[in-house]
Amino acid sequence: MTSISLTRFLIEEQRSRRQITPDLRLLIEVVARACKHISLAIGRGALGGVLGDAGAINVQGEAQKKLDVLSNEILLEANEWGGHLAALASEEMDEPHLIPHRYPKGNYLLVFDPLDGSSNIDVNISVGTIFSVLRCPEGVTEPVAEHFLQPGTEQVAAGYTVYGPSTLLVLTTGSGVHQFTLDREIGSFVLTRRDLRIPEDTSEFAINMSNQRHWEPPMQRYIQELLEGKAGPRGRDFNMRWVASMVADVHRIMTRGGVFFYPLDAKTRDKGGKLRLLYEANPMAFLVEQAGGAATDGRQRLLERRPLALHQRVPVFLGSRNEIERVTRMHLEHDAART
Ligand code: P6P
Repeated sequence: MTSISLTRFLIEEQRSRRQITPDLRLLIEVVARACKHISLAIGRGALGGVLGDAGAINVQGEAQKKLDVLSNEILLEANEWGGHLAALASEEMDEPHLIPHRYPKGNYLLVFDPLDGSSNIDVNISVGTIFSVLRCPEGVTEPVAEHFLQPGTEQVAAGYTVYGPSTLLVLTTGSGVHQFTLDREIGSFVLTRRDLRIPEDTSEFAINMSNQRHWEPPMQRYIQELLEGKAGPRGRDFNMRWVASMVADVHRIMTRGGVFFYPLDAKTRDKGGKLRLLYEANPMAFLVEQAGGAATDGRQRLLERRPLALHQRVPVFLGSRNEIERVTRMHLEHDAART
């Protein structure tokens, strides 16, 4: 069977749907090439001298790993000169990074988490890169943070790479979700699955159970019903997984279904949640919806949340549609009973 490279896939999409402009195609290919470099750096592990802490704290107040800093630099350098971007924003940078004046500017904004789950790096567990593409508002030549504050429905593309046993790129430009596997011998991403679909029902959930005592009552009740299994109101047993790398947990759901939760809890309430809206929740919500799943913050569709700040955090509920609708309904009924 003829293998279809990412480049050929994007050219054929551009020809057939016209939703992909030449600049967007270039942007996706540049990000994919940068992720190949990140994959190589990660794959060298201790041999590359890139494990461990970088010795700095990022805007999130988290200790930066050397690979967090390296991955961020790789994505910045890869995207500066192509003329497809107006600015970039990243989990690792307080403010957006403008395209230097010596390079031409484009019409897109790229926002990314260069290395999600990096606390797993030193224990050799899968990590990933998450990215989201927005349009730069008309007439804006020097974008600032507020120009990135667009609801997730405005995304023109989103994707993640998961650096696992194989390196995969999972991508949507608004017409389904497609998976590419890095062929290390030729150095290209090759199409390995078209139109990923998330089953509407599931018996597998992902959540950090150690936070249970901090959850809101509807979350406590929903998870308790899953744990009661056959003997409980759900009438069937459930299984649990928690990798603590969002990309790895979400990729499992994209592949075989399931639900992922990082709910509001007493520990993260004052920050609004744990996961970041612009470069974790929104790109994953776009991908999940494009694959037939659902994504909310427990009360409303995540893609409709209007961002208030570049590094804003939100609760995340995503995956198999019927379960997400059920747990969201339980939160809304809880709120209604309190008013
Ligand atoms: P916890 C990784 O730090 C991350 O941002 C996500 O990738 C992951 O799902 C979550 O945090 C893990 O959080 O509280 O289980 O360590």
